[in-house]
Amino acid sequence: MTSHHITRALAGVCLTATIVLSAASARAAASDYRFEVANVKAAGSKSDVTVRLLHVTDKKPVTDAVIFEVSADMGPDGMPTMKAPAKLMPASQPGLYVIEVEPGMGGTWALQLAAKVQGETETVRATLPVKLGK
Ligand SMILES: [Cu+2]
Repeated sequence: MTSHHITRALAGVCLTATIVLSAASARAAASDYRFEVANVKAAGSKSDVTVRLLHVTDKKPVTDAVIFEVSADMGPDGMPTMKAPAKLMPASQPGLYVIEVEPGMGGTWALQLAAKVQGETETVRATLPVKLGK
């Protein structure tokens, strides 16, 4: 075997490895999951935003996600530096996640979420526009 042949053989191995890795990440990726706003309920100066997390391909609700980061800002109304207190509340039923937001003014807010899903290495992130306040 000449060195030229060895190089070609190695190139072939690398190409195979790349394809296998791509296939693995296509099987499980953060983009396989989607957060959706299910309900917004205002109570005084606060709003409870209920979101659901779906597995995109089969539309199944994900019941074991752990939301570890929540925040809200007024980016959609051109005020990205305006923040509102936001915190995760106990869920009412499996597959639904409730975030309590206290918006300082009425308008369209961006609810930012970061979550871990069982068996998924990537963090699932979402930016959901929601109308809050008066
Ligand atoms: Cu504002």
